[in-house]
Amino acid sequence: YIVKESRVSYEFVIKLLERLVKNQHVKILVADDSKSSRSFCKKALHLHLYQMLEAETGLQALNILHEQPDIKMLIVDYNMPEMDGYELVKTIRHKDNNKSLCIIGVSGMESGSLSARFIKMGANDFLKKPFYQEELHCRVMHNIEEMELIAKIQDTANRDYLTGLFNRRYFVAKAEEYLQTALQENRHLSFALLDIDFFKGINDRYGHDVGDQVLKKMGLLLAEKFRRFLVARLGGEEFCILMPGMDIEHSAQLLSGFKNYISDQSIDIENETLSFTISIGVTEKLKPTLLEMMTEADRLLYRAKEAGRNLVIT
Ligand code: GH3
Ligand code: MG
Ligand code: MG
Ligand code: MG
Repeated sequence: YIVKESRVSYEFVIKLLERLVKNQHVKILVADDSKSSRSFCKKALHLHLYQMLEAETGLQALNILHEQPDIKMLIVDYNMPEMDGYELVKTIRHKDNNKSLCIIGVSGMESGSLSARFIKMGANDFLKKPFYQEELHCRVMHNIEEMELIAKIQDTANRDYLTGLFNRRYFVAKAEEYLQTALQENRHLSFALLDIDFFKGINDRYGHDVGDQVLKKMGLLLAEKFRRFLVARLGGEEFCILMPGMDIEHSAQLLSGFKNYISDQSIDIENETLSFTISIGVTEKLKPTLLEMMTEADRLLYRAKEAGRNLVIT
């Protein structure tokens, strides 16, 4: 109907519909003491299927944000009782250190410096009342799309392209945080290094593409079996798992099961099936830095290789 009546392309309509489907999952909080302002926003946002929540004061908005951390955007009026919009933005950005919430300031006040103050305090955008519904929608959509793009870029930067697991850079940063917490709270933490045995031989015999297939399979199984933990591909055919809260008995048992599970797998290639094994070094000795824990696990992995491979060494 739209294509016929408005003479737009199917691609345009499909993009529009995809956006609407996504919008249904986007929660937007409108904090404004004026009921008519809130209903004006509501009309514009509901037209595009966004989920809208309302707050009449800054404090109320803050409570709702704490209760519902999945709220993506805040549209905030300047003049409000209890806590004004400016104070609210300040609290969100500086006290709560919430950088992921998208904030659009609005105000009907004449002061030209208000938009600058809002943005300096950490708002992403500003709208001067009165505005058209379509103007609000454009700002909302633009900011949501920008936020989604940043999240996508961030996620891509954190992952290994071949397996989709986290990469070394992300793993090291995240694992260091977990290690420091474990040290402070004197909690268990196991760290395992896993390496495919004779992987060079697989590449040499079957080709690099099959080697890649093996790496993908390994990534898939690791992600599936160690979903609760931090799993990464460190590089080449070397993977690792950080297991907060796990002592060495439990982690070694889990890893031993996984090692056997891997050796039971077979990958179909043309007229044959390929199987492979892995060696694992695992430690729970808390060292002051992650690098030292990695070195320790590497030493154990080396021993597993020396002792004949397809082994877990603690
Ligand atoms: P070991 O049992 O002692 O671990 O021997 P290995 O052959 O598994 O280990 P080695 O370090 O000698 O060889 C690892 C090989 O992994 C060499 C390298 O070409 C290959 N490799 C590294 N990254 C990739 C990749 O992304 N894809 C493929 N197909 N091969 C890779
Ligand atoms: Mg107001
Ligand atoms: Mg290897
Ligand atoms: Mg290796």
